[in-house]
Amino acid sequence: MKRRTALFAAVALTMTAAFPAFAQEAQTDTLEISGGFTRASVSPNGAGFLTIRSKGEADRLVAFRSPQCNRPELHTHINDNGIMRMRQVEAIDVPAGGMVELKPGGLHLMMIDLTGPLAEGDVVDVTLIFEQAGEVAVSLPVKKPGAMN
Ligand SMILES: [Cu+2]
Repeated sequence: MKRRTALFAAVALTMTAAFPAFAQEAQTDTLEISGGFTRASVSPNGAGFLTIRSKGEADRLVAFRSPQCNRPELHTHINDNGIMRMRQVEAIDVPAGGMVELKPGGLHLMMIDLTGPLAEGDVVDVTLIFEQAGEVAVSLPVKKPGAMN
């Protein structure tokens, strides 16, 4: 029993070392990612939200990937005669020294064909791919259905 506890402690320590900050927020030299989340979903699709700030130059989010999603796309919502529809976009601009918010009803990380349902309290690991900054890993906590932030 004692031995087992020690083993668990060792595993926990190793994991802490491998993932220094449970990276709900992420920083590069030029970008700051914060406020990431997604929502519990039993449907095969989900959406990810987060805020990207530029500390200097402009950048573009051109794609993302996640081991939990087979078909990641960048989406926005458009108002089509009063009906909100989602539309795929090629990239999401991060203005120089400014920020862009991916939020419900607007831009989002569209996760099509999830590998399994998302339950509140889970985490979705996402790698954002920027034109300038390259790849940035961030973890999206799964909040309750309909969560707005
Ligand atoms: Cu979408």
